[in-house]
Amino acid sequence: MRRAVNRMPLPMKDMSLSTFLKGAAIAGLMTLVISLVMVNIDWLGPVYSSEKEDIVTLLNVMIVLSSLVFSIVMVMMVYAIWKYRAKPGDESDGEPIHGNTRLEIIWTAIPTVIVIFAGVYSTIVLNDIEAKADNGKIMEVDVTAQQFAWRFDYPEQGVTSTELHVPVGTQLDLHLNALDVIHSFWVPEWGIKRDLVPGADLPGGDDIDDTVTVTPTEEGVFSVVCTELCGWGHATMRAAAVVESQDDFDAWAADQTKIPDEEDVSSGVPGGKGAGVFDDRDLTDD
Ligand SMILES: [Cu+2]
Repeated sequence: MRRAVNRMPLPMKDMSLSTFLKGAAIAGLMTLVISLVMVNIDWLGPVYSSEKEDIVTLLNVMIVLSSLVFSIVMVMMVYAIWKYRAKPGDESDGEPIHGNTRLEIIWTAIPTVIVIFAGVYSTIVLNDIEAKADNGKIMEVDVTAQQFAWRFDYPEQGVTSTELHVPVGTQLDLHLNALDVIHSFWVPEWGIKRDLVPGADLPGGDDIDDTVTVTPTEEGVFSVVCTELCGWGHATMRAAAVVESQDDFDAWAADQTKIPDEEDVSSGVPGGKGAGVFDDRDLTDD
């Protein structure tokens, strides 16, 4: 005989109000405990840029949200395992069950709302940390990566260096470019990461977002770390990031090598200087 196929019952169908409230209380308590533990772990290290403050807040909100989802799922699962366990000696098959449209709509709608919230909030934080400084104090630095070294050019000061020196409290507009393969710019204490892509500053390469914004808030010596596996020397690809007072920065900049004229430098690729000469030929001149 063919057995009737039943609809999947709503989980709360045969649950009393007091059981529901107990479950909700346990889930709430679990959320609180897990959140307190997880938020207090120092996941991202020292917060030495104004951008990183927003990033840490975003992470904490996501931790609390994840703890809530995790707790609700665990409470419901443990309750279901306990409540609907097989009685001793019960060898019968489980009830054949089809779907339940109402339930499916609910379990699709709630995650959709959560994911949309996370997406909108992340977008707001990203726009915030990439917004231009209110005081208009923005310093440009051209960051060039190649296997396995960093170069920092300061167009306003007209100097170049293998160390990244910056004045504290000034928003930096870092223009990122790579000469060979993809590298990634990361100062852990500042919290931001961005890839350096070969060709980003070539004509037609404008579609690659090659700038990153950061405002260091703490003086000290940190490390610029390449955080994209770029070859055998990747692990050694580091440079000093020195955050200092404006006066110390000015004194340092005055001491650095001037950026050489364009025609005197190779483009960083073998034969680059020759290629430059070739490209510069004026073909109309006979
Ligand atoms: Cu690298």
